[in-house]
Amino acid sequence: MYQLYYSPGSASLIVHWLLLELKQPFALHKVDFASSQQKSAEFLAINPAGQVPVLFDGVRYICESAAIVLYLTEQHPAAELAPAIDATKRAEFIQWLMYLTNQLAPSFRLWFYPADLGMTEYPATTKLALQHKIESCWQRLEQHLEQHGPWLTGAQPTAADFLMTMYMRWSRNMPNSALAWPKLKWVADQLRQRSSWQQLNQTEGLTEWLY
Ligand SMILES: N[C@@H](CCC(=O)N[C@@H](CS)C(=O)NCC(=O)O)C(=O)O
Repeated sequence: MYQLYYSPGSASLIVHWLLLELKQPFALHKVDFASSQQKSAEFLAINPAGQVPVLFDGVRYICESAAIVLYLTEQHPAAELAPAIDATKRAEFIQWLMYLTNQLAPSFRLWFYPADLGMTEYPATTKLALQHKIESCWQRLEQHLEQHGPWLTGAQPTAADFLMTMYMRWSRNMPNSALAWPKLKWVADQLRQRSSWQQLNQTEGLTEWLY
């Protein structure tokens, strides 16, 4: 049985969501950020980065959300949450997973964790710069969806759309929420109607941005 180390609403949300979509049995282990449990010796032994998500698949601990998403979709191809290995859309799917986790997510990480840059709070110019970078990613994604959508890889939703929706949720209290971009909003609105989304929010105790 899968075991997911998570913190509500954080980067582990995509893994929790996919496990529900894949209808796989799993156990949840809440990592208490308030008491810095992610920096405890016990947790650092499974992920030296001191971050969630971490997925235990019965044999090994897997870290990094993009890697876990790719791994889970490959382990459970029947759920069709990714184009098949030999499908023409496969490369695009991987491209968007990497775009989201390499271009967008690091700016969000800095937005939420000034301590990564050795600061307790950002000067206004730094916040504006990060906001600019995040919004330029929304713009790039919107333009792509306009031309090649409605989903990131075209006609069918994949785990990349689910991942994008998780990041969109993180923008809910920013000056411009990702929902301001209509094609992005369409994707999030579709996926937020799924029963897995309701179940996910309920289990993680999340009450904002349900729909
Ligand atoms: N690159 C990692 C980033 C994971 C990450 O930043 N996780 C955050 C939650 S969103 C975390 O564990 N924060 C706790 C900390 O850094 O102390 C991934 O995509 O899995």
